Amino acid sequence: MRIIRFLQNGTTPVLAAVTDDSLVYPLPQADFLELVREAEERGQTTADYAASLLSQKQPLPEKVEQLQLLVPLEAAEVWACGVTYERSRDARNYEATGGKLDTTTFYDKVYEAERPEIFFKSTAARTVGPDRELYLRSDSNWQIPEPELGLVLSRSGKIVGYTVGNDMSCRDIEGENPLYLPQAKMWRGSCSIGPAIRLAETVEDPYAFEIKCRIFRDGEKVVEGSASTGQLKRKFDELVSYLLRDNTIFDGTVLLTGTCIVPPDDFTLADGDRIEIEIGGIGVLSNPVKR
Ligand code: DO4
Ligand code: MG
Repeated sequence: MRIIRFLQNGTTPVLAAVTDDSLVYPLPQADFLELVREAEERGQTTADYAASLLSQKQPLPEKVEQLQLLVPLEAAEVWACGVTYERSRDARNYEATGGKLDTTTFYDKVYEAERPEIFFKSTAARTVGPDRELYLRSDSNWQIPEPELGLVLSRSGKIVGYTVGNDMSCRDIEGENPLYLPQAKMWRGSCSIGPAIRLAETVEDPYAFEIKCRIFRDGEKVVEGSASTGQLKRKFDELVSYLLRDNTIFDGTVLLTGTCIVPPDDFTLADGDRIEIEIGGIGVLSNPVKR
């Protein structure tokens, strides 16, 4: 089961459950976190509780694609992990060494180290939902999307759901100096999540998610890539445990788990591009790009 939010009649945000047969059922809760909390109070899984709410209801006549989707969760904080896939390590080495492929850097060290790279990525105000514009930085000439699986966490670190995330990045700023990481990663409209939250208890194997990325320019597909969470170097629980060390997180914190898809090195995003990130069983997160 998946949870979405959409705008009804152009004005009212509505939470809804999407069943495995793609039927959309409006829910009475104001947001995803309320649904999770009410389920917990009843000692039920979120999926079982949501299913019980649907039993006497009629689905909407519309399909998910026909709805005006909103960000599924106003995550107070989005954190992100880096260099969790071999492909990301190689791309970081490339940009940090001016294109040398056989040089060892601190990115090799963090890939092998016990402690993962975790950084602060975004806040609710900087994060956009499906079909909303992502912005390009005006001081970068090498910008890419980073398609990533997002873990939706409770404040205790329990994984309550999975979503699709885009960790927009500036390869030139990051490559110039690792201390510039926050500027390479965080600006207005540099993160998107959505279109749905797949409830954790309905996922058999979170290391079997297929991730695809497509970038369109003037209606033509100019970049395409795919990967699987099976290629991840680390375990999700390991990443969450480092995020929680001596830290306070909030219900609904999203942890992006790193990218395994990197566009060709001569590619940079441009005004008017459209990015599609698809994760099987969750949905397609589509965003236009604006300079
Ligand atoms: O080290 C920089 C960040 C890498 C990253 O965001 C990723 O691997 O996804
Ligand atoms: Mg990333």
